[in-house]
Amino acid sequence: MTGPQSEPTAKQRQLATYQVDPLDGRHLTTDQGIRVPDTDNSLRAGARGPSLLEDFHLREKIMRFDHERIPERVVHARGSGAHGYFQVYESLADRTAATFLHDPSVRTPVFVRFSTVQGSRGSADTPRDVRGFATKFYTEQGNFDLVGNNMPVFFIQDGIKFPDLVHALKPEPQHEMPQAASAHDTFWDFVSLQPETMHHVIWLMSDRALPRSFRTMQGFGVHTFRLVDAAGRSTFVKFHWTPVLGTHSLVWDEAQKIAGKDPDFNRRDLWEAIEAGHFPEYELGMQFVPEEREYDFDDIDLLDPTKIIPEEVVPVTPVGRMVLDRNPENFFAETEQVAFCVGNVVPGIDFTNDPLLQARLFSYLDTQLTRLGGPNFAQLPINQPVAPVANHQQDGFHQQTIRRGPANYHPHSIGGDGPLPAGPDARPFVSYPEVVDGPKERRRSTTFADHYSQATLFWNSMSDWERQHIVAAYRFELGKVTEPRIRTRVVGHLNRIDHDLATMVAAGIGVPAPEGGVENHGRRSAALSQATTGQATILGRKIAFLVTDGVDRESVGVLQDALTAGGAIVELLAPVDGEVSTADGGGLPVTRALTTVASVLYDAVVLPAGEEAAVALTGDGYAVHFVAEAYKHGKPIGVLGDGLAVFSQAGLTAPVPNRDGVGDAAGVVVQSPAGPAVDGFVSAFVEAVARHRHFDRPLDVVAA
Ligand code: HDE
Repeated sequence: MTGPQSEPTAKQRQLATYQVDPLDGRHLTTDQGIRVPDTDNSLRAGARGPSLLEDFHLREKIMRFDHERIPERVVHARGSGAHGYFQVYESLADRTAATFLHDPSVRTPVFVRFSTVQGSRGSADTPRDVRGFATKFYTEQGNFDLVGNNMPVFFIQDGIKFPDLVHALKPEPQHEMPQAASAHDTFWDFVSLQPETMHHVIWLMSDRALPRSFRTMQGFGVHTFRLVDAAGRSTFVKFHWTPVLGTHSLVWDEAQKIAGKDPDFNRRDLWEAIEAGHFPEYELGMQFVPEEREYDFDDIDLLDPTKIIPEEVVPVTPVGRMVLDRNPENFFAETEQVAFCVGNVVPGIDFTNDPLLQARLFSYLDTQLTRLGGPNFAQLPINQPVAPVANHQQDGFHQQTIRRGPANYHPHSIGGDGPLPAGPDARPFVSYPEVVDGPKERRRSTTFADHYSQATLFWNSMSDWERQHIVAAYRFELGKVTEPRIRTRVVGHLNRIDHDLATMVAAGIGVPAPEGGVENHGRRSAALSQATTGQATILGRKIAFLVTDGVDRESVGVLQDALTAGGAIVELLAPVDGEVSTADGGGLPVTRALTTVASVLYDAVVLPAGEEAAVALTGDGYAVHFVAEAYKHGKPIGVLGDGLAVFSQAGLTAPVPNRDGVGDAAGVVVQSPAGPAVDGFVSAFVEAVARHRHFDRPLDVVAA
């Protein structure tokens, strides 16, 4: 596991032993190893005669094909995976006995699977939804699975409600609609009757539910876990993943359009970034709460998964980083067959009595029996630990190993004496000896009773534009709800979060404005707003240059070089594919035809100089729409020289240039002189791209 990145990790070596390369020049065979001379024609009685049942190659080939599908995951069916490694910054031995958190030189292999929750395996990447962020750490002490989401809280407080929640969220049973959407009656009916959902629901209505990419998405363990050190001392912990590229989102209009233009938008981004060597990176942070401080938080029960501990109350300590540097070799074998189990913990990490977490400990093991067809799923290469496995488990469907000898029980005295229970020196997993005592009862703790104050905290922490997006999201979702009483019930709950929020939502969905409302506590947490979670980087941003014949080569080249040097991906889009001729008589290769893409697939747009090109693009509906739509979605737009004509054709007003000829307002950066981009333009545009979106511009001017 240790060693420089270029050396294969134990996990890589392990996976490599299972790889079959079908293209290595070997003869085609049946599964029984019999060489096959023809796989294009079935065996027939005469060229035009009936097929013969004895054709074992035909029968086997079709039998195998008929059974290629396995059940998709009950939830989180659509996912994308990547390999990588995790490295701790400094030893956490004073907090945990988990050795992968001790040695900063150790690179622990990981496999991460990102997912949406509601949709089927073939659904689009960009619905309004929670995203899964599940990490399998292949540590030398066994596998640790951190099966988290991109939002730090969950809808329900007790796992027994999960089937109800998911039934309500999933497509409705009578007609299996809608796919990959929470905007329907049953979901809102359920949440309106289950107020503990209100905190998570407001996160779902925020831009967090529309991540720009898996590379720009936070992750959270959600529950409170325990760390336990070698001396048995316990610390409560909450896990946070923070993307190095900052946390960025799409806007709803864009997300819906992307679902049609490129349903694989997030998956493609992850794959292409890794192929290009732009390895996604996340920092692992932990919030530590010493055992004795468990009851120090007046309004937060650490066992309640609908609550966060605000970072202002307990800061997040950065402890290590994860880099995803390798795409899977085979989607099915790795991303589809990976089995995350919340119960997979290593010595030094333990559970708490969070009733949601406790139910998950059963579910993830159980679901694999159906999904992966039996109890031996841990033998699948992607699930195998790198730590040695030795026990008396045996048989079952798909057993891969051949156990030797008669002793399949413990204790035994035949053929050696192993495997033996591990003594203290072998540092086995020992459950934290928490003292528990209480009557058996079905009762929720009164400390779980507050369902609104943290939803209010979230709302209070949002910037103006985030609030606008949240109100629009509630209006959209509830606007799809056909039962007026469900809409009214939800507005009633919103009125307990914030009166203004409820009033604004009500005004958009034909529900009477609510009266009264609780007094807003006024607390905020800056860490919750995406207005503060950006990073000043253009790394990985996809920038479209709209070009055509007559474009000014230097106007493209200087800016393209500067952006590429900063790690952005520049694509030249033209009305048709091939090459465009530049004003100086040369040529530039086109990356893609405008008609095959759309502004929603890019982070920013540049309109380069070149009179002839500008005239042509002004008359091109695709180009003009591209600019207008990018503007509407708050994207940075760079305009050089004559490119201004295209910008104006979209009905937009450019900022007034300064003495150097550069104007810059709300993410629109213009340079009036033609020719190459000047330093002032480049730096202003780079800054605009780094900010990602600019919602401080008037957005009612375009109808894209
Ligand atoms: Fe899951 N969840 N879940 N969940 N979950 C599954 O496990 C379940 C919950 C999460 O990429 C299933 O292997 C119950 C919280 C992720 O393979 C299933 C409860 C959080 C993934 C299951 C919860 C999650 C799953 C479906 C309430 C965030 C995808 C297939 C007690 C902390 C993992 C499977 C992957 C997947 C059950 C609640 C995250 C059915 C019963 C809370 C990221 O076992």
